[in-house]
Amino acid sequence: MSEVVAKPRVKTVVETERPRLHKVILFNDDYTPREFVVGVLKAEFRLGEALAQRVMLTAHRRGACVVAVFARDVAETKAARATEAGAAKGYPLRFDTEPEE
Ligand code: TYC
Repeated sequence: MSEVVAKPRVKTVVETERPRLHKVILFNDDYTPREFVVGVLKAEFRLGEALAQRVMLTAHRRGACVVAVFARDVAETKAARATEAGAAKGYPLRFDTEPEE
């Protein structure tokens, strides 16, 4: 007499999701000079002159513009530094971050 015992074999599959990227968003205000905004975009985000002008103008006309996309800590650090650059001059210039969908 033989008995067959099936041993269930369970395999655990670990799936890690790639961390979401975060957008840095530039907001318009009525006081920061256009050239200053362009300078911050070039210095902090390494945008070339033409793209910095385009991003600044888009924020100026539409209220806000996505500057670039980074890993979360990089986005937060750059947004804070860029906002501080304006604050140091007494400007209300504001950058913020939000996760990509
Ligand atoms: N609106 C500002 C002005 O007319 C310029 C400006 C553009 C400020 C974009 C902020 O994100 C900004 N001087």
